[in-house]
Amino acid sequence: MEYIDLRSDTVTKPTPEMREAMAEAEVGDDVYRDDPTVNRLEELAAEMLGKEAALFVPSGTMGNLLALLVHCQRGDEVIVGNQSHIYLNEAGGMSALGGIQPCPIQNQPDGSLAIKDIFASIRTEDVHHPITRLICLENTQNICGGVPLTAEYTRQIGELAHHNHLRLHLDGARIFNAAIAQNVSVEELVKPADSVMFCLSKGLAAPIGSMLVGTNKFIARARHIRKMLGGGMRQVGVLAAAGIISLEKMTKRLGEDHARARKLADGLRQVEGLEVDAGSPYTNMVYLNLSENVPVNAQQIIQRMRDDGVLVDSESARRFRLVTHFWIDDAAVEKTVSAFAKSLR
Ligand code: TLP
Repeated sequence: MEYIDLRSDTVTKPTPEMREAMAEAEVGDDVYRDDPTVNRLEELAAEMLGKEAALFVPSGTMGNLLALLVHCQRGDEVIVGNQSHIYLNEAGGMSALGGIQPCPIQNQPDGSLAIKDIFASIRTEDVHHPITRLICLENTQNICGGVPLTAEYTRQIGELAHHNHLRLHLDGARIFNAAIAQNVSVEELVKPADSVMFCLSKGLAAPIGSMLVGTNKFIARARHIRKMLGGGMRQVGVLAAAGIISLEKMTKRLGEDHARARKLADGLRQVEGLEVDAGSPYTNMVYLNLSENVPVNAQQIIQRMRDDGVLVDSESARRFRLVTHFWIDDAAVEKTVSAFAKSLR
């Protein structure tokens, strides 16, 4: 069965154009910096984000980890959102591999970290304290609804960070979604950040890969640590070729995913037994709960939907996240709404 898969935008398979470019990619040994396709991808990523340099990495998790390892020393502290991917979903890498301590503060419903909370979390100079080194933001903020942070907010946090001799890292896994949703350039959105990670393998539909961007010096150090972690790759132009199409073409079409997420949310709001979050969607994610009086739980709904050819994922016992992407068309949206209605009957 050909499933309609709304579990994440990470499920996107490469487009036919990507597969062709991958087959024809010019390659070389990237550890020697000899892969022309990787070099092109890295130059393009740096240029589009308005930073000096970029590094191709296998995953967003590795990109974020590299940023943390470059910015921080062992024993340093990082201010992160308590709902952030870095804090919740990266297997504790910063602590396990970097000896770095997270200082989690509450994410506000709009995905931001309150300035007063950040300010209160910055350690004073004291022999007892860890040294606060870095602030991390996430844009779009996944768990808060795929909600985008504004350029103005990011500017304020950059100012706060730099004023206090801290660095700002942006987990911009879906930064192009954030830019399109707010009709602002990606460059503008990331300007205040010292480093940015963004993913090619989510809404941009590449089969694998993320980019880390920053200054030349930062990226040189990240390249070294990537090697240390076993992430030095060889003829990886076959993958970078897909990433170039992600940047050149797929970044331009994300608005379609946002429109379909809206259509999906509108449809689901008509289904009795479902409560779509107020304001959802902000970008390509629809968050919803089962109404209190529904006698089944999310797992049972997931199984019924699967039997009907639709894959969805739950966030908790009664909460779902549905993510639109390149392979979700209008017919898939309609089918999903009717499969939900059927599963609740
Ligand atoms: N997010 C995945 C899951 O890990 C939850 C998803 O389906 O949304 N930052 C953010 C904001 C992310 O959402 C993700 C992946 C990552 C980083 C990590 O990227 P990968 O999966 O490439 O390591």
